[in-house]
Amino acid sequence: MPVPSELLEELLAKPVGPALTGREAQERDYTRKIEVNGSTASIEVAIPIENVEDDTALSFLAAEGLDPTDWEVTGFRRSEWESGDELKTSVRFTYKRSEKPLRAPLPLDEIFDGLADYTPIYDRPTGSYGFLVLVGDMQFGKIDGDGVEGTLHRTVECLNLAADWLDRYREIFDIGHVHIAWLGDHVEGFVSQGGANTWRTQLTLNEQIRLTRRVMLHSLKTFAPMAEKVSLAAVPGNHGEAVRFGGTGLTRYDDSHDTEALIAVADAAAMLPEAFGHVDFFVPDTDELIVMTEVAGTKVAHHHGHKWRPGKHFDWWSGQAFNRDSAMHVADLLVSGHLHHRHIEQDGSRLFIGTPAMESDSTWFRHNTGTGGAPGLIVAITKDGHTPIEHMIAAEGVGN
Ligand SMILES: [Mn+2]
Repeated sequence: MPVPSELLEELLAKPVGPALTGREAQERDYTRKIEVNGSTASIEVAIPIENVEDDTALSFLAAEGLDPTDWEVTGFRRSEWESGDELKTSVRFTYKRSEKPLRAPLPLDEIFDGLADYTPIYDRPTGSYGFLVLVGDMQFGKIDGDGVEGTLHRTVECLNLAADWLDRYREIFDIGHVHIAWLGDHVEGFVSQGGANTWRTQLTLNEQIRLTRRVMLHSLKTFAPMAEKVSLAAVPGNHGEAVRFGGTGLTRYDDSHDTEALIAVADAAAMLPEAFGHVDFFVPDTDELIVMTEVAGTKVAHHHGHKWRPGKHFDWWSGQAFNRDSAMHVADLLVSGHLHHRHIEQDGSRLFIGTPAMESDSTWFRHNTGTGGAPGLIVAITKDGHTPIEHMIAAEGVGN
């Protein structure tokens, strides 16, 4: 990215309003004066010079609700004046916004290094209960919220935390089947909204798919040793659609990067039957969107969730179940993603679990509704059609 010339900077300048601060930052020290003007800022503060240390300049930015990593310190000035008999001092720091273009290439090698193995030691326990790990909407590639790196670290950490929860639940339930559901929109892709998301998508399509595949691989390596029976399912999300013609036309409903990533993992696992021979992989049949599989006697239907209006999951389900060719009439549990928030609802013996997204925030949704993200995944305990326990796992120390 070339350094902008002065002319360019001048012609790109815009009248930015005062810095927006959250409630906490408004409780400011009124002996401070801050000015933010586009790509420059200054803070003047009445403190003794001996209190100025290396990180003082940036710590004042943080106190004002700005992200210090977005700024560089460019200047420092000290003033002294007499007030009565007292000599007072104040310091003034100036800053400029770091040149960190949104679309700069990401350090992918470092990101992949972060996918360290996490293998709890277990002799593939047996048991009658199933443990579900429900993951939706990473939308790798999107710049929203804490971006690709935040979403990636959150996803890996949540999977690791899910393995820890399995460890805890095993003290109460004999768990013999671990099932990981990949509920779609794992890549941001370039087909959504007719490609209108392209500028805000930071990774190439293959990079998005590679991250998805490797995160799925991480889940396989993590959970494969943890039960005598392990399964992974993936369903196509709208963002994962491989091709759209004229903005809407599909090839087939099963033509999806979300599911192809899991097929690649299945192919790799087949090469190591001693490690992964007990693991099953499921994607929808040709031109289908649903995976139906049984976990510890519970019939679990997977669907990304883009074929019903928000809140209308039971209407959609009952419509599908009316078709005698559909397996939906035997399903006990429907799991889906797409709506980016946790939504759990029971209707008679049927249970619906909508998972949160793994991305931290949908900027579009926040601007439209005011609601920010509450990312995470859901784990559940199931047996014989009943799912008595389900809860969300959010990453600790990674964004939200
Ligand atoms: Mn979706």
